[in-house]
Amino acid sequence: MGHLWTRLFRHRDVRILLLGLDCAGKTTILYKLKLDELVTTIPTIGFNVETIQYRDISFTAWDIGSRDKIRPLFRHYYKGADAVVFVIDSKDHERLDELNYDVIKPAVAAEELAHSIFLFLANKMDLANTMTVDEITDKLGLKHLKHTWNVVPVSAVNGDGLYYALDWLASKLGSVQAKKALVVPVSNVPSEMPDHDETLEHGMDYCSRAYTAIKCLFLRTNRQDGQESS
Ligand SMILES: Nc1nc2c(ncn2[C@@H]2O[C@H](COP(=O)(O)OP(=O)(O)OP(=O)(O)O)[C@@H](O)[C@H]2O)c(=O)[nH]1
Ligand SMILES: [Mg+2]
Repeated sequence: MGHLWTRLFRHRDVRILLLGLDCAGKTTILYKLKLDELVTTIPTIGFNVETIQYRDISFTAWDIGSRDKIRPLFRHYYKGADAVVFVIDSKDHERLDELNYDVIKPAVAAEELAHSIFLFLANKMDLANTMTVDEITDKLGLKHLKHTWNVVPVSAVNGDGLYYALDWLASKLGSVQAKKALVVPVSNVPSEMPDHDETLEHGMDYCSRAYTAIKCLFLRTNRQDGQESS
């Protein structure tokens, strides 16, 4: 019982970095998650750091200012990061290469981040003419990544996708509660849920198949019982 209690209710402290180009929405996302409010931001000079308690995980989130001259400083924050959340302005087609070269490639190459989880938030999905998740995945060449990764479409303005993204991240960081939340209510998973997390997909697939098989067996047994008794 003691062991089960610890497994279900222990809290894990993790350190995550929010990286991206300037104006991608990092600070807006940070405070939407922290305060559940849409805050008015100004370009971040230096960094913001906040602790976000979510399920059985305590996220210490570092939102690093991203004007071009300070991007080489990102590497000073890498050490000890359990996950990197790359925030992408999905409407900004022109600066995807800049994002790749200035932000993503240095992180991919960094020894300190070799075992970190990479989550890409395709932000500003509330706007028109945004890139799709597939477009972003292809253009950034994410399928070649050796890290555990995923791309989730979100909107910091209305909050869409943010908690799914947090659940995915938490589950990859060992959250028992987030794993349950992702697997059990299959019918509640948003229709635009990305399909890059094969482990999750397979897990859900096995679960729903097992559930269907048990349901069929149950119905068949009941039907046979009914037929025999009539
Ligand atoms: N429509 C829309 N606007 C957004 C969204 N997220 C952020 N914004 C807007 O984008 C602008 C920049 O957002 P910030 O959060 O300051 O961007 P940042 O990534 O922190 O930028 P730096 O601090 O300069 O690195 C602000 O005007 C936000 O209101 C979103 O999901 N949808
Ligand atoms: Mg900012």
